[in-house]
Amino acid sequence: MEKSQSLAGEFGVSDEIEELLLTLPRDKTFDGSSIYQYEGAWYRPIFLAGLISSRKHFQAKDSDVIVITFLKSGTTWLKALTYAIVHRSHHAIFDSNSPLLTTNSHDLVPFLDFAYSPNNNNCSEHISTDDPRIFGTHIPYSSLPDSIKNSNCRIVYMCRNPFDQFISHWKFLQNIAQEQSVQPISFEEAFELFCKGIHSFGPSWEHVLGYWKASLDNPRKILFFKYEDVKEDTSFHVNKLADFLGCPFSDVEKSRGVIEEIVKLCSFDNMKDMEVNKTGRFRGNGLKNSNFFRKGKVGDWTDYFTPSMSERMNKLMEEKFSGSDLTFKMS
Ligand code: PAP
Repeated sequence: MEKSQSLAGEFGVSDEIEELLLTLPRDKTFDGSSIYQYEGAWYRPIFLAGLISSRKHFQAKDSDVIVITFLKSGTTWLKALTYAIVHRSHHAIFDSNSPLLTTNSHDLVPFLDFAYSPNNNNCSEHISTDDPRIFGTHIPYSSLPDSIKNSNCRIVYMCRNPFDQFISHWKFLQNIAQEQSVQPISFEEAFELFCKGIHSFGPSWEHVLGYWKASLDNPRKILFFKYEDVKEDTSFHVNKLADFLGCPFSDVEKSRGVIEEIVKLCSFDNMKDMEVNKTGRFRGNGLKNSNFFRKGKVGDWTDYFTPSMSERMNKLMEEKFSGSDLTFKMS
């Protein structure tokens, strides 16, 4: 079979994973590369290898914080906010030496799937051993490592309206394809795949509903955010996240404006302008950090969707989310 490729190019995977891939349904994702269906969700080989490896080797601790998102739903942002909240008293978070100014949040809060992947590109070197440890992942709820589900570690989850999420993913992969001189598939074809649920970690609605239901069943373990809500009132959500993580802001911190400082530090404009995010690369897979900052808007989809696409997507979302009480702000 053709050699497995990852987002950033030629990562090989182990013989065990190669053999597993041969047995799995295969399709392609928006940049034309292969994805495989495993336990109902679609994965690039490198992420599938990471999933299997993290399930074997990752042991969650009660004090861990796991930042989980459906991809392109604000991962980079939520990681930065979580890191800033958790470490606000340990590091000079607001100084010129702040780790958030010199390191992209994906490197500060490593992806579990990369950190525990056999091809980890030395990610594990950057895993903090200080408690609480913070990890990120896009793994669907049903496939999470058992120790995450069974320990008292906490999960903060964020999703995004599927219209903007799809555009963000499509534009991201178009940029990567351009960088790698690969011909991406057309916008229409990508939309078709999206509607069939064939995209990394998809179907997106199953991912979102998995965490939505789990958060309703266990609200002390899973805090469920939507990108649009956090955008609308970031301070409120920063406060809520700190309460959830067991490190609430004191009255003194509130009166000193610490919440607003965190909101400003992690704002789209501020993060996009940081030198590390303009010129640096993500240690996990070598992608340019700048790829993670595009527009950071709610409602950007209106510039791309045709009326028939909007109609189809609306119908699909109505069907998939019906009965769940889950709604999304579209603009
Ligand atoms: P990932 O899942 O690959 O890690 P993720 O960070 O979730 O990516 O998605 C990137 C999106 O978040 C981009 O959205 P856009 O394409 O619609 O613009 C990016 O601009 C947006 N984003 C990144 N940082 C922030 C931030 N600090 N505030 C708000 N949005 C942000």
